[in-house]
Amino acid sequence: MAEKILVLGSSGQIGTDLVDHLREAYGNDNVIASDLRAPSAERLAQGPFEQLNAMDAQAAFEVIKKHGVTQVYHLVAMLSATAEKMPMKGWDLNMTSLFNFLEMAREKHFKKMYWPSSIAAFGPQTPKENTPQLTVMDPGTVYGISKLAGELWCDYYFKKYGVDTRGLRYPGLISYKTEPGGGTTDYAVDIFHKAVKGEDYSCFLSEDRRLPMMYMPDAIKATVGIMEAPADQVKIRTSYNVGAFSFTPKELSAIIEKEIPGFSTNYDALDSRDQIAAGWPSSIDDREAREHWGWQPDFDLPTMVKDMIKNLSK
Ligand code: AKB
Repeated sequence: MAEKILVLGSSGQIGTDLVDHLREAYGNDNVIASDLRAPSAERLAQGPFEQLNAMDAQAAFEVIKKHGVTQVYHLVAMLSATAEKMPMKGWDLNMTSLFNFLEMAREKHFKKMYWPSSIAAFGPQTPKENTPQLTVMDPGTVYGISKLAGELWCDYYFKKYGVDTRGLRYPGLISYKTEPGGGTTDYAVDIFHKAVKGEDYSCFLSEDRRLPMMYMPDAIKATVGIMEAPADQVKIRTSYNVGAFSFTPKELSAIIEKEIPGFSTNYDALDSRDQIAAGWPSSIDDREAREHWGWQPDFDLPTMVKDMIKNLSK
């Protein structure tokens, strides 16, 4: 039987690239894009789309049944900076939407579910350098608490009910197709938009705030990689560490300046996001993902910067 794949949050930063990738691999008609927001005309013409509030269990159930969905990529979330402004709403969205789909998977309405975690699930007491898979986790944000709780619930549904849950702890993600919204790592995308317009950038993180990051093609590779891995290779059902490279705003700015001479960054716009970032790892040890199901990134920092500038300049 052909797989029928539902992507929740299909208009978001990850969803946009993921739907394109999955449609190429599985065929347009086998990938159902879904978002709270109305789709672009281009997206609508490309394949099936369902406008859906992932908090609405009944509406979600109807979409699963209507399309005979076999796999779900659940990418609906309120990110770190926005959830700090509306903690209860952030918690509610992140957890209720997760439970709606975990419950449908428990009742065997579909087979396999992807749910992303994040480096935000770590906290100030976590070892910062080469943060291991299994370590202290004391998240200090609502988003991070929801990610850690969600990881544990995914593991619980796997162990208790046999639901095939799979997940990754994303670092900051950098992409040119869609801008992120409401995250702490968003600066690493904003900076490119300013640079290609010939403008300087005012950064909201301090110049030495080092964070793990990944280019979107690698994030898609990891996401689809874990979903397509044979079940016995997925030995961790909370969520896997995945890394690519790390940098500070100052280092990123210097590399961009090599490509776009005259570009510069100031640090006049520091805000509370700098404190959020201070509680996160600066680099990630992802050996389990590499050993268990063969994860390996393709892009390093210089190749990512060149590719971002090339695509945004088009
Ligand atoms: C955020 O900054 O909130 C996200 C994340 C690291 O999960 N990009």
